[in-house]
Amino acid sequence: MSRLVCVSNRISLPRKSAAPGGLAIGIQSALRRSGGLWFGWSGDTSEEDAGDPDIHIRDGVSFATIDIRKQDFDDYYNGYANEVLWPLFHYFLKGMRYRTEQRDAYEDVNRIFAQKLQPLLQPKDLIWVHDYHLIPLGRQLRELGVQRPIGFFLHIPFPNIEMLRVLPSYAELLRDLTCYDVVGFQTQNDLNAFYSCIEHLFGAEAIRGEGRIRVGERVLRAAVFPIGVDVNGVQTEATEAQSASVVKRMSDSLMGRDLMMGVDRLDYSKGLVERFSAYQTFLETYPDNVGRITYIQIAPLSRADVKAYVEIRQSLEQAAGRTNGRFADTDWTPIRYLNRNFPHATLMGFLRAADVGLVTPLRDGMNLVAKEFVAAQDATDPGVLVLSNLAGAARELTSALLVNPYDMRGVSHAIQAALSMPLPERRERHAAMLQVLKRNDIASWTRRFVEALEQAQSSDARMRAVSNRA
Ligand code: ADQ
Repeated sequence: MSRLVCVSNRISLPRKSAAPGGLAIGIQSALRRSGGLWFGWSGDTSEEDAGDPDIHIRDGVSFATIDIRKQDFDDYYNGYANEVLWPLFHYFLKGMRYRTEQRDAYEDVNRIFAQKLQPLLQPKDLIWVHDYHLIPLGRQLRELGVQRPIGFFLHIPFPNIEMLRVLPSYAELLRDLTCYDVVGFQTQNDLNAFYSCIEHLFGAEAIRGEGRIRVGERVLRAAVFPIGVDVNGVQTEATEAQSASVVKRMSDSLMGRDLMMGVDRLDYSKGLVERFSAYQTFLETYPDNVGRITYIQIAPLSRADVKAYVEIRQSLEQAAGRTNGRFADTDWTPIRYLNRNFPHATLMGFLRAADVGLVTPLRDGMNLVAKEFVAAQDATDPGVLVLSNLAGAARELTSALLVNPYDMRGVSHAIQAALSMPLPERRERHAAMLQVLKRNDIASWTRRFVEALEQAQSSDARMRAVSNRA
């Protein structure tokens, strides 16, 4: 049996105090099955070059971590990954800040990852690289002589060629992606965008049937692997959290009012400023709801070292202040905006208590909160999901109320429709979405990707077959 090796920028180290999120649970259980290895950044920066990885073994899984030099980290992570690739891939050109030094640091940190990982690899490993921080890693492992199947999964959207081409080093980025054996995307839109880029750089003849792409002598497979959630795990967390005092106190404080919940990382792609405006439009358009609904938005600051994230926090505080200043009463606050973290189980309890889940990103690879909201509901009396059409999750959760997050009026109508939806329709929509979630949960997502990597083991034979046909 092959051993699975996962590589990601951040890894979820097993700690007694912190329960891992759904993605970490999915990856850890896949790693446990094969006595696998998870390699990544330790979460610490240092003044010196990275030493040998620190290795911890828990439940048969090895966790190997390295520190990154402070300056490299600033340029690679805050800089290239989060000020160039993140905005570009989310179609926010305005947020992009390209500097060559950042590109160099990105290459350097990826090389360090490859150099530190390569000695830990074994002859039967399958290697699975995660996300936009590590696109060059596959090529760099190949340069160090690694022959085993290597796959890459992109958690965020992939842009069309007209957007990608804005990046000065877009051709290198695309070539790097073709060094993998399997390249996975969240949705068909992302895969189509990837094809548009491949066609631009290598010609239409590079795209063969069944997701195969041929570049020179190499054949890789590109496919859609929509990420799912741990449906049973979320249901258990959400049910148990009902008796937790923090969830009870929140529910009691509503004094019987309807609850609308939003849970996001504080990020401009999540559309929070637009969401707050839509809520204000809703209160203006449907004044009967004034005093009768509470909107709780949880959004702790992420990537605090990137300027755009500090700015968005200020904009949101101002927007919440404006709405509250205008509509609040002595015993009612329309928006409760919480800039802090809660444990995952508590969040699931909050989502279960909500009548409406408001998930309106301006662009999102998948958006697991939308899926968690559905999984957390009481199936006999479920809340309604209002979901952005521009989230990957909208491709699967077609029974949600789908909205354009820029359309204040459309979102406000959807909130009203959600609040007044009769129980049979709520149940029907919820059941349809739950079925989708169960069919494609986090375990089947990891299984499908690992199977694709296993198939790539025979890629030598396939390559020969394609060469013979050509
Ligand atoms: P994120 O942009 O972080 O992930 P999302 O998918 O919504 O976004 O959330 C991932 C996880 O973080 C979920 O389990 C969620 O509960 C948790 N989370 C979100 N907000 C939180 C908060 N305020 N406090 C605590 N936990 C919170 C990236 C991509 C997404 C893609 C995921 C997984 O941007 O498009 O869905 O990876 O592939």
